[in-house]
Amino acid sequence: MPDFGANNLDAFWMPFTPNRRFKAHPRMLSSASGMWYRTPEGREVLDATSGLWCVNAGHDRPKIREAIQKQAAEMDYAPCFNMGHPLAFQFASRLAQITPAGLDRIFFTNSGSESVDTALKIALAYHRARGKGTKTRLIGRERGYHGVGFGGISVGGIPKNRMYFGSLLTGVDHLPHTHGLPGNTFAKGQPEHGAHLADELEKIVALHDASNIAAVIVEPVAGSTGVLIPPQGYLERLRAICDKHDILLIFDEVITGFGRVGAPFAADRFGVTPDLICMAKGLTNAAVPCGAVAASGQIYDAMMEGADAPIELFHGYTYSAHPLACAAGLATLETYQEDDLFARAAGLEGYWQDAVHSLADARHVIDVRNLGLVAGIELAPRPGAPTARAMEVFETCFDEGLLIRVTGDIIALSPPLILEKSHIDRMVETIRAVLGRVD
Ligand code: PXG
Repeated sequence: MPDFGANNLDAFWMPFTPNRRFKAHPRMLSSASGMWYRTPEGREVLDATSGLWCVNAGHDRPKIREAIQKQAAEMDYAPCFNMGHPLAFQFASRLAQITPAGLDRIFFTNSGSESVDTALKIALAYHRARGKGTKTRLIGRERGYHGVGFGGISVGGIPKNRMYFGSLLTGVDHLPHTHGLPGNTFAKGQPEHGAHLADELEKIVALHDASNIAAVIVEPVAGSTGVLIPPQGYLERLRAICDKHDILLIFDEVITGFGRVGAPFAADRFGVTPDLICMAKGLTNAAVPCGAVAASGQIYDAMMEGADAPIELFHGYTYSAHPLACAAGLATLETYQEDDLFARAAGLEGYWQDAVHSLADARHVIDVRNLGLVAGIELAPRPGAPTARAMEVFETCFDEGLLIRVTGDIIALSPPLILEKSHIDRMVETIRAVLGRVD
């Protein structure tokens, strides 16, 4: 057992982690392959969360690894401000082939948070370039997670992610979340009730006037706050209201992109095309940090034609289209295609749905929901100690060789798309057994 003494753990201020609790009882991962992590002690842990919703093609894919190695040896870095390198253009073109039709202009970032801030800024700049500079208000949604930049937490709807950080962006409104309507518990796929909640957008428009509203941003399926599947008809209605009022619709597909919901993007799955899509995570199979925003040709053209300066968009990152990210991303898209992983996810959806819903009668379970290869299993909170039960389930599952993700009192599952039915069985059996043991 390597030495994880206190001094070794002090310096790393861990993200979104109870640092003191973790450092008292560390859990380490040291290698990964396919569906499995391995701990420093040599224990195998089945990955039911694709790392953090991101390793969609499974761990250590040779093609991706080799592409990164080759690129590191060839050119470590090249700027993309006033310069270019061929891989950046190749990666953008390749990505534009799988994004929904019309969304074929790609802006590269390094993370989901940066993709969100980029999309919000493009929305504002777009309206201004068309002479509609009063359209500045941004609309998010309760229980939305859009990363941790100031833009993302402003439109996001998680109180703890907002309350410590001052006044945030001004001019932001929130739609109600769509979760918890009577009749929707234990829904398989899209729940039946709740399309009317999109009409709340009309109320916001009535209050502020459409001439002041730039964009609406939603996760088509909310991931971080516990796998909230959009009610039937809801996204369609949001799209229609946005069209009516010349408001841009942004889908944050950082989680739902790249096969997670049984189609390349949630936009494809639901048949609703937004104006901008935020991506990250599965874009490079998480092997190198990378994010992107896909914008419609209409937005791009308006920006080119309406620009009042030679630089049409005053925005970008040192590492936009980093060569290693482009190499990893191209190899990732090829891997998805060669293994037909998006279709594979769609093909496994029925088995996955039956398996996770078999937990409906497991101890503590009050709701199960699913779409594509995602599932949320909601537990009754322990009286007086919300989240404690789920945290203990998480820790016990890890001890039992299963990596899950918990958020609040909800178990969120999002396995690599390469998984076999036997892995699904094992996930469900372990969770059932652990729920039986944890009070
Ligand atoms: N948008 C969405 C929809 C996300 O899920 C981000 C933006 C931000 O991405 P970056 O790359 O900046 O982290 C995310 C990230 C969880 C969990 O436990 C989810 C995320 C990140 C960490 C944990 O559910 N999603």
